[in-house]
Amino acid sequence: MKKILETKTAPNPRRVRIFLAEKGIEIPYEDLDLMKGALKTPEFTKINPFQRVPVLILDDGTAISETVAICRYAEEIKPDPPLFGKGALGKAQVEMWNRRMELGLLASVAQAFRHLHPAMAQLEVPQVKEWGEANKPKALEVLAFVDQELSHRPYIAGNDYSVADITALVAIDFMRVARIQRSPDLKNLDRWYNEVSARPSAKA
Ligand SMILES: N[C@@H](CCC(=O)N[C@@H](CS)C(=O)NCC(=O)O)C(=O)O
Repeated sequence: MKKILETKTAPNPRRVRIFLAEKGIEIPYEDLDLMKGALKTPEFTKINPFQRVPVLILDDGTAISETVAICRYAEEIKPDPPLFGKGALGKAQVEMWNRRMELGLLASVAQAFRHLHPAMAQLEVPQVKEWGEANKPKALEVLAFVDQELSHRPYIAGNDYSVADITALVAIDFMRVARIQRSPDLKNLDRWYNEVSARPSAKA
């Protein structure tokens, strides 16, 4: 693995940084400022026609984009610690929860941010404020559900820390930027949040 193209402040690149930190994989990161058009250049568009970060560049120049694809590549080349689950059932449970956290939680937070934050007006065209507002309660509903689940197990997908915890942590931290406030009554979620935020990888 040669390098990762990212934007340091953006949530999806952070998912990859945390994942690789948990794996103990060190790799150079190249910061591209997405707010200044760095993903819209012909050069970057050739690397990722969808003009999004993160992108993993392999030694032979192959470019892999999509956060989960990059994490899966890392899991294959360094299986320990397993972050996509163990065995048929464990892997299915991590997949189920990671998809819920990605499609249910992170996507809703991202839609609220992209459609409401003034700084995103240039990237999210058209910006539909009603859609942004509609996504806030969707994110909060998922959190209330996760809080109940965390009353009977330590981590989102089971007894072990996994990629689902990384996705949820990044989504919850991104809620601050998206100006979505979570209820102070989610005590199981708070317990989990404090624990996963204290892992050294959370600072990656
Ligand atoms: N499905 C992609 C989403 C990547 C994505 O949306 N990245 C954001 C940063 S978190 C981005 O590049 N935004 C640039 C833009 O909206 O123009 C993934 O999982 O990696």
